[in-house]
Amino acid sequence: MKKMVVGIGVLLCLLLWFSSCGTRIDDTEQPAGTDLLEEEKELVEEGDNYIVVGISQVGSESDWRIACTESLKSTFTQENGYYLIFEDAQQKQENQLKAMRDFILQEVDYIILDPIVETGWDAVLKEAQDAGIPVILVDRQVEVSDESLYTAWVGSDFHSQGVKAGTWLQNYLEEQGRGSEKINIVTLQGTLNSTAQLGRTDGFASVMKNHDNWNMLERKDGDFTQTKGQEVMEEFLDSYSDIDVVVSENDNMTFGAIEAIEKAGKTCGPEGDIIVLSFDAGRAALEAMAEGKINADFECNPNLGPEVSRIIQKLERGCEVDKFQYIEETYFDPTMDLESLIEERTY
Ligand code: GZL
Repeated sequence: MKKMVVGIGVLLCLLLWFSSCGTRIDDTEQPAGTDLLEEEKELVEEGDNYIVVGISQVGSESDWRIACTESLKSTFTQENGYYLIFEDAQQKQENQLKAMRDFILQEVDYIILDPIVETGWDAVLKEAQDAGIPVILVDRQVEVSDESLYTAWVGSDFHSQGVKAGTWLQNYLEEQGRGSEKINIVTLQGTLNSTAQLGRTDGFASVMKNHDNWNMLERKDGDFTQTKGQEVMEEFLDSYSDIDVVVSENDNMTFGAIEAIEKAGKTCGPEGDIIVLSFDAGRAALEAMAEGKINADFECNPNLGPEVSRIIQKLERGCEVDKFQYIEETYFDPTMDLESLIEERTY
């Protein structure tokens, strides 16, 4: 029934389109640029097989987020058998809750949710479960009383990313002969209580606790945006004259931090005053690394769409799916062939 709703919707659009376009019924005289219309007509005539998917996305706060959205939108297409309803929450949880309730009212077949923060989801997930709509989480996770409230999660191991960053710093300082030196660190945190922030902060801290000579001056929420990242880094530079390392929990905050450091007359990167560690590892960040401004970047792979589609296809065939699916990722630093890496980068 749900799928027919879409078929009727598409049919109505087609009828409206034809009626608004006067005498364009004669297929032999289809004007240029209406091929898609042909495909839509064929889909409707086949009694349509669209799987209706509602996606609630966090926002468009970072390069990573835009790449993640592109991955989802390019996967859930009509050509791939999906009818997509996409809602951008502009980084507000209340917008995500509203979008999910709209999806439930529209009786979508699946809800895909990237939850901006981990808490506050039990009620709406229960409403989706009661409506018989599976929820698949992407990227960030939820903290709920009953894990059966969602079907699966696909994303990164954020704690591992933080551990990789701490371990990289430990090895780098050793190589620089600074293994026993007092090291002052500041952290630009991502959106507080988001899985990415929690994992990266805790992962780095798990390495830091092995180094009595490492001193975390301050951690502060930069909300994963360049503007806030610059603002917070300016505050850090005003408060502390001896910062050795900035741990920035995403590339966009890193770009803001670099602005702030250079505005303060300091330098960053392998030859600079301040070591810069970043997360996401998008193309723009690798270019900044090639310019000598970032010491290391810990990848967070945004290409989640295909894996989510594979889960849905399995569910459509009545197959079991793994609850948690981690996506492969690595890290980059200037010892690598950055030129080739930048060229190959898909985001
Ligand atoms: C991580 C994702 C984070 C990115 C940021 O998976 O949730 O949110 O690291 C984005 O760039 O804003």
